[in-house]
Amino acid sequence: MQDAVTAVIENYDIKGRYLDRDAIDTLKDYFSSGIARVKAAAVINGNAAKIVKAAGSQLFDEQPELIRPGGNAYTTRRYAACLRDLDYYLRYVSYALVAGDVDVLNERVLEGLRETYNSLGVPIGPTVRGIQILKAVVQAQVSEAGIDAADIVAQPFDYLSRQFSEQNI
Ligand SMILES: CCC1=C(C)/C(=C/C2=NC(=C\c3[nH]c(/C=C4\NC(=O)[C@H](C)[C@H]4CC)c(C)c3CCC(=O)O)/C(CCC(=O)O)=C2C)NC1=O
Repeated sequence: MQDAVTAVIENYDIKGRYLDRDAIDTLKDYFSSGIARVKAAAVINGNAAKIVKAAGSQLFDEQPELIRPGGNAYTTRRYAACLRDLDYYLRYVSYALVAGDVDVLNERVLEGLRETYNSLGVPIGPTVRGIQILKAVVQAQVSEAGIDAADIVAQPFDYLSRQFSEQNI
């Protein structure tokens, strides 16, 4: 698993080179956004259950067919599985935020998920919508807490969404 620092070091070590201007700029960006990253993660950690609940409610308000007979999140068990998946996305996003790198999402979340969702008929469009709603809820809370990190917060959520969309799961 990589973070912003190990990613740079690994890249330069492979080439046997000292860190150059580009590397220093990347590292500076990471460290200067560090406090905001940790604070945003703390907002997530302190409100995770509320965030997931709010995002789930909004998703099912927008797309009630998901929880009607024939919908993938219909039945208590699948409803709970859906909220649990949102909780997974939120927790791993909080790790990626602190790491300043999406590698943890590739390694722990996205790997093999395509096959699983395919075989269970979990629909991708609504999943991506759920991730985008999670993003908006977190951004609102982070901003309410007086932390200027909307773009930083967006990155891992948008990465997950893009991977889902591009993989065409
Ligand atoms: C940490 C990494 C990780 C992820 C991401 C993960 C996802 C994951 N979601 C699953 C199921 C599921 N995922 C959903 C999710 C949804 N259905 C919808 O209609 C909505 C769009 C959406 C919620 C937003 C549902 C309903 C199931 C159960 C499907 C079934 O069993 O038929 C399953 C199948 C096994 C199980 O039910 O536990 C996995 C592995 N597991 C992991 O370990």
